[in-house]
Amino acid sequence: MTSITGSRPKILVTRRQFQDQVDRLNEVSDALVLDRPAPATPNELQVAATGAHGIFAHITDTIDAAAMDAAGPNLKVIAEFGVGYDNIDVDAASERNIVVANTPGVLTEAAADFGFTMIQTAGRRIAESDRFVRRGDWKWFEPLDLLGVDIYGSTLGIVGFGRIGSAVARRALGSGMNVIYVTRSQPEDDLGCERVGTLNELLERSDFVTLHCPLTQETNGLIGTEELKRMKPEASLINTARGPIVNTDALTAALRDGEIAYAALDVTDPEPIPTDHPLVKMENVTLVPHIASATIGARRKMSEMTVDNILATIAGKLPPNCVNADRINWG
Ligand code: 8YV
Repeated sequence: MTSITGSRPKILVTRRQFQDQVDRLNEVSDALVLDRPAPATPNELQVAATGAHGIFAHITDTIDAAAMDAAGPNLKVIAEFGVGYDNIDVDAASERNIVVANTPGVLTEAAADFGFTMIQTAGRRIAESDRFVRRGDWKWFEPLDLLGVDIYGSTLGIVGFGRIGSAVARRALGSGMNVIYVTRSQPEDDLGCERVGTLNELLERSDFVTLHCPLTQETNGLIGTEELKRMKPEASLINTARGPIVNTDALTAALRDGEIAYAALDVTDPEPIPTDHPLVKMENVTLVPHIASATIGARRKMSEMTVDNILATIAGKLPPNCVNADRINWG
């Protein structure tokens, strides 16, 4: 990977971003910001990417081989605004010697705060109670209405004990939960939580199951009909990871049939979930629009890190957070 010489590189920023970070790009390149109300369609993205040296990408962009080829041979870096990069075909990028980078670390605590908030939201039926008041259904105090389940003393099952999963565990331990987990590789420090042998064991023992694994071929559809049947009828499922990790039809049926009690979903499949979808009509579901990292602090740092990744690559250096460094010819 050599630095770009000659005319100023073109950087496509696929959504409106923090202006100070766009200004940093514009010091050494020409940033084309797609400042539109909606994300670009695949066709619009390909047209906008033509001739780009870098793409500042978002979860709403499908960066596949066609998008890379539309950008053409200039393209050196695809920098994702986020830690998950399942919207980018990393194999296709590596084959074309294109760096793929992401923003790990800076959103961990924000995402974990939110994951834990969703556990409490599910357990204490907060969204449902809010709707109850707004509808005018709250007439007087009722000793037996809107009863939730205790957070303190209950068992939390964490699927994926990476940065965010373990940060959720910290919060859960502080709130008196028992924490069990499954994960791919041995964590450096599992905070004394219990690693269980199988996903099925975790599902059977947990009062709350929260997902913190990346979306990959292995995790696509990880939670389906069989898995939901393993869960306790009073248990909740929390998904702040990626929608397709859960089979939406299976989840809808499990919630309808009382196989599980509650779902709190920051991500869905499809995303957004259509407003006429049965999940939207269910009281035992909380739906929010992919906001786990949506704090000013986290989003600013994500933007800055994305720009750091782009600027390093176009200067011919290894970017701080490259996910395919071992597959790039740096010569
Ligand atoms: C991002 C996320 O905000 O980092 C991730 O993987 O899911 C979110 O925190 C989202 O990807 C926007 O690009």
